[in-house]
Amino acid sequence: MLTNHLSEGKPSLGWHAFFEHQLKSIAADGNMTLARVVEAQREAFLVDDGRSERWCTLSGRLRHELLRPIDLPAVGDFVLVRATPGADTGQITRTLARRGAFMRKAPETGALQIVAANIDVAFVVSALNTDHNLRRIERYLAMVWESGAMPVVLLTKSDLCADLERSIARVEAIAPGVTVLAASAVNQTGVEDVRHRIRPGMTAVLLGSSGSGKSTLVNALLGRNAQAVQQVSAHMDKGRHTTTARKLLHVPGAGMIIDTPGMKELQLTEADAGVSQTFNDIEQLAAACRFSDCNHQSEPGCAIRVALEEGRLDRDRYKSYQKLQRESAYEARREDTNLARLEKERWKKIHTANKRRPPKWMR
Ligand SMILES: Nc1nc2c(ncn2[C@@H]2O[C@H](COP(=O)(O)OP(=O)(O)OP(=O)(O)O)[C@@H](O)[C@H]2O)c(=O)[nH]1
Ligand SMILES: [Mg+2]
Ligand SMILES: [Zn+2]
Repeated sequence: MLTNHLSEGKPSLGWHAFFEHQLKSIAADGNMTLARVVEAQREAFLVDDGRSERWCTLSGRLRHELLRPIDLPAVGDFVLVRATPGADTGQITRTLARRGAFMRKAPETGALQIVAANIDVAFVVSALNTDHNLRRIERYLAMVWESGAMPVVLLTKSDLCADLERSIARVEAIAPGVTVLAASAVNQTGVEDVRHRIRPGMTAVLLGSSGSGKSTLVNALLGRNAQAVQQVSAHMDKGRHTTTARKLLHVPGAGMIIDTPGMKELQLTEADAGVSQTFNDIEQLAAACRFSDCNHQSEPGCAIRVALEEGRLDRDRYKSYQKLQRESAYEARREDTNLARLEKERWKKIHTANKRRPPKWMR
């Protein structure tokens, strides 16, 4: 029997028709409960089934079937859980297919990891004092578009900004069609604008550099100190992240939010489509080039070159577009080789297992 309290759960946990459809093809063996992953550690996962939370491990079978790190349950995933009788623990037996996800490359291994799954809105957080880097915002936006979530740029520490209007305008210029908000935890301004963007049942994520004020904002939204924030003295210590775990939290009067550790170096993954959307203006210009395969170098009738010369297209923005395009082409090739390698390893494993000699007593 398959139990589902997620849709009746209050506050709602973001259950969606997309997941309901998947249930048709799932034969529940034994008693299973649907739940959402609230926190993911290396081996243990905190899940919420709409009534209670419990820590789970992976079932032996699921562990066996896992091929890649991205198949591991991640915060925001919907999973099937087999509760341990008489205890408040359980085992995850299956992860439902995701509506979308944020991925990054693990700094240590280079393997793809899921940062957060099934996200509706992603706040690209950038502090208005030191951290204000337009190129980085572009990179984050490309990543958000690719994840299937709706991006919002959130400029924090507005109390430290002398010319707020100008800063907002600069960001708006590089983020066509994206809402740009400003907030200050010191003045308590802009927090309600953020809350308003996270409708009940929706799941939001905060992305941005370490120290940009993500956890401070989460605390302002929650009205309590749920997340540890950096000490002011730690400000200069760029290498350390205050937030280490990713956790799904309920925002009063709104949906859910996931605070993440700042990503020091944004590692793009499959950002192809995302790059196009972020640089929609450039792609539109390119569509007006005389040749459809124009390299925008010396070809006659190149609309990009004309726009650059006439100052209608910012040179830095065009450079960053080219750079992202090169990177995402490189990523696409890399991922192909990675998959091929994993598949090879898997077969090698199966092969070795078959070759293993039977135990002595059988021979
Ligand atoms: N002046 C000012 N300082 C702020 C504001 N919001 C956050 N800060 C300060 O910025 C520092 C970093 O804030 P955090 O919320 O810990 O940053 P974070 O993005 O969560 O950092 P990581 O968890 O390391 O990724 C802290 O010292 C905060 O007090 C703000 O609106 N104005
Ligand atoms: Mg933090
Ligand atoms: Zn051209």
